[in-house]
Amino acid sequence: MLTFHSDATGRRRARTELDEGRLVAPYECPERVELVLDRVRQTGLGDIREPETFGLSPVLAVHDRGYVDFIAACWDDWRAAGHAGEAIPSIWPARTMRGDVVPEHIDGRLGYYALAAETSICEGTFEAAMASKDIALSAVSHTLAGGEPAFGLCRPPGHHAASDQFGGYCFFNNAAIAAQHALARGARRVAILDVDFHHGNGTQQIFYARDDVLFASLHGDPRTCFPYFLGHADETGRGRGEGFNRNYPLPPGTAFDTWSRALDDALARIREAGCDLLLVSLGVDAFEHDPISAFKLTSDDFTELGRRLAGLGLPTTFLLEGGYAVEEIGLNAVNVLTGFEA
Ligand code: SP5
Ligand code: ZN
Repeated sequence: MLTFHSDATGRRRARTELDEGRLVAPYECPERVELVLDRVRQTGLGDIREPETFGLSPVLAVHDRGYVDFIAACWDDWRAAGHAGEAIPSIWPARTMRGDVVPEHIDGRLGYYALAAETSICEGTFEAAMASKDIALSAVSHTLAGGEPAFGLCRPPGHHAASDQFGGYCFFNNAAIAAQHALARGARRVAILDVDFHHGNGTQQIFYARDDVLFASLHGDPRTCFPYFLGHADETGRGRGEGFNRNYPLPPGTAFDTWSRALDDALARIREAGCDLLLVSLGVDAFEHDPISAFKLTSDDFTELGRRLAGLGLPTTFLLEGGYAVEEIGLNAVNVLTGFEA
């Protein structure tokens, strides 16, 4: 299987993440990509290619123009305001205020376009996000062209990014951008299966009222897990999208026996919906030793996940999302891919 990778993902090297009331070194760090790449080489998974550049139009097909302009300018605007640290929001259009006027001051704009405060914006963030979506677009293009599976070594991840909000380490929604691109290139219905520990709130929001993208997500129950405000089982889609959103919230401590029953149900729904392309939002933070997550999947379970995905028999593109046990991130991510190919 081909892997798509760019050194430009390393342009984002944030120094700060707001975690438990402290600023810590971010969990979502450039080493993640380097370690997965090492494992791809070690296992001889296949060639590693640079992405092509697709520009902004596929981004604007799923994200709001004002939001994209904000991400592009945020760091410069923040610095121009004379702020010392990395850009972190501190005020939001919360329930009791107005959310229909975009502020001019960077502090207000930052809150308007943010859904969480753990994710700092720093120099190189926009450039890395651009590289990450180009990796996703190149990988899905490869799958569309010849039916072959592909792996997009995306970073920053994408699934928390909504049409006009960043957070959860995500800026552009790589899977949503790739799905929309596939539809523009003739795919009829795309399945996005999200196996990251966290609910893919951004992907769900983008496609919630549509039946041309089926979104299914297995994740920590939002009653106790980030992102807290989306991902419940009763969110099944709206309008013509009714039935095309499936959430599997699972309790902390969930291991592969329970997790894989939800997986099999999601796979059955994908089969039933007649999808012609599978995008896997491949977070490996469901791993038992992940530092910020609460599921109990083992490294071998990731191999079995790959095998079950192959059982669908669909053209498949894998896009990296989360996974913060950096020592094992290469093993776990590549186990899914080798399991798929076995
Ligand atoms: C793509 C992805 O996996 N994003 C995850 C973002 C989660 N951010 C907030 C996590 C807060 C968890 N706090 C853990 C405490 C460990 N000190
Ligand atoms: Zn995650």
